[in-house]
Amino acid sequence: MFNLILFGPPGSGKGTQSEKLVEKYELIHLSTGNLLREEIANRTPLGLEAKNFMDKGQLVPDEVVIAMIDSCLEHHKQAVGFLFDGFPRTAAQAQALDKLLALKKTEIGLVLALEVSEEELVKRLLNRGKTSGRSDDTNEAVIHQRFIVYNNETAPIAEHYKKLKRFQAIKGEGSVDEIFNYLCQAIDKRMKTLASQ
Ligand code: B4P
Repeated sequence: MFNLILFGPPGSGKGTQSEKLVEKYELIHLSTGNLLREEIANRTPLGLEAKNFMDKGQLVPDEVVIAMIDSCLEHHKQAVGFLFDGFPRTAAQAQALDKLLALKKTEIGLVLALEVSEEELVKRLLNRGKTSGRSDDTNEAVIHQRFIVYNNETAPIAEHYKKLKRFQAIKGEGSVDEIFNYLCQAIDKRMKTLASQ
């Protein structure tokens, strides 16, 4: 099993690249952002709770997202691997993920972190907001709040994966295909190393 985390600030291209990566490597795509937006669209109690946080640029409580991931892992017992997109976003989520994967006798194989300047991120998110109707993409104050939360709560968990030597930064600016190529090169190299162990 090969499990990959796509890491990076809001708007860095995690969702965009994940779609291409899951197709190429036949991984199951687990995007907590997409799962939460589905709950909101279906007007479930979980979705209504999550919307309050997402609209303000805050993270949805850990227990909610961890339960969602747990249930998705259970639903895909035969998967050749998972691509975690936008998860984990806090230290508690990273710890929970390690535990859930250990129960399945697997672990994270690689964390790829997309690096994009804040100026470019704001541009991309405001641009997406024009067509997506996503309330968290249309207000610049909310976008900045998301960066603050990312820097305080999400960025520090990179250290955990750096210590395990599973972390690699990838240039996230350029064309979608260029970035996809950088990601594939890193994945192929890691898969080769794992296969030879
Ligand atoms: P997410 O849905 O995870 O999304 P994101 O961080 O906003 O964007 P992503 O990096 O996927 O960017 P994308 O490819 O779409 O999170 C939304 C919210 O959900 C969070 O703020 C939080 O409230 C909640 N949430 C999610 N997971 C959570 C968790 N684990 N715990 C708690 N709360 C959680 O790209 C953005 C734009 O850039 C697109 O328009 C795209 O077309 C464009 N783009 C992509 N690549 C480009 C390129 N190379 N050049 C130019 N434009 C590009």
